[in-house]
Amino acid sequence: MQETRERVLAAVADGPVSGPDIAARLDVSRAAVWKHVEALREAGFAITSEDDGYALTGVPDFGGPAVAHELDAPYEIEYHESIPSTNARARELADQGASDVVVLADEQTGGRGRLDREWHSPSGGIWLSVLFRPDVPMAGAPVFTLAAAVAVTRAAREAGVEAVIKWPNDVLVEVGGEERKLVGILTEMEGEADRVSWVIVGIGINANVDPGALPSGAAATSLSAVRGEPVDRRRFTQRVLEAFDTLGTDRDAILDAWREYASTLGRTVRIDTPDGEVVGEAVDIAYPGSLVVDTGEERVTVAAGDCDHLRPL
Ligand code: BT5
Repeated sequence: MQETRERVLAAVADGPVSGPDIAARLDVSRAAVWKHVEALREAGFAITSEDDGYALTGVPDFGGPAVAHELDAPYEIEYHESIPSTNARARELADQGASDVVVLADEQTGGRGRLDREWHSPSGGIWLSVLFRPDVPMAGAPVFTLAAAVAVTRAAREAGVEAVIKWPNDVLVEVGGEERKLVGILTEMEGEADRVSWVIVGIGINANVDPGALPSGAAATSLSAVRGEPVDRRRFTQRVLEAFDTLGTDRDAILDAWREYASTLGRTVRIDTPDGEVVGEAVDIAYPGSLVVDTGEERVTVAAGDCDHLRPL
């Protein structure tokens, strides 16, 4: 949101406050204040004007200005009702030199998972990509996938959904003895070996989505289906971004929180890797995001692959 508009909104949120007072405080004309108030109303903010001035009585359920309002993290929000892919858009912004931007959408028409798989993104979800430029080597970037999983798991638990993390990039919830996918994460990066130029962490959250709109073979569910009522998408998005920002590049904090929330550790897993299949007990996570698997013969460290949770042998 434009900076002056944000400051008008902040003033009204602390209101009631008169138009002339806001104008004096922000050093703009009264007409400009009125214009910003009208624009905020058009964006869905409920602003009353009584004798004692303007007051904020309602914030929109979702959207860019709504998520930016009182967000305690340093991101600009670029919102789209519908867009092919927030990751693709974030890449365009990265090419233009942007940083600390979150591309957020209500619906994606060309959402993508790993290996260019299709990611279903109907209206009602939270589809977002965080673009940032951390001071880390390229090899360290996978840690942000873990951080994103931790951030979403925290937000889900605050919203009453007992989410768990499945290595490498899923957040799941158990429904009727079966693990179902709530969230998928896709991290992309560019740079030189010793330092990334940018990282894009794409997070797809099945928020207020009918599971019938999700791929039937994929054992998927949504926050609203698990809770039996919709989640506050504005607040949920803010909590995810705030938790992600707080973790920052603190690898110990990220790994410790990941261990706490992981459902993969202690399980028998089968991982499809580019070098073949690995089967064994998942015993730990290692920086920047590799799974340590005890095959019975040796401990192997797996950097990437598709993982199945098997029942204990
Ligand atoms: C992922 O891939 O799980 C990463 C998904 C990342 C999506 C976000 S949304 C915002 C940003 N913009 C994008 O375009 N992408 C990111 P993967 O592990 O490869 O899982 C993909 C598989 O999950 C598919 O092959 C389906 O089987 C299944 N799937 C597709 N849509 C799903 C959904 N909404 N919920 C659960 N499972 C789904």
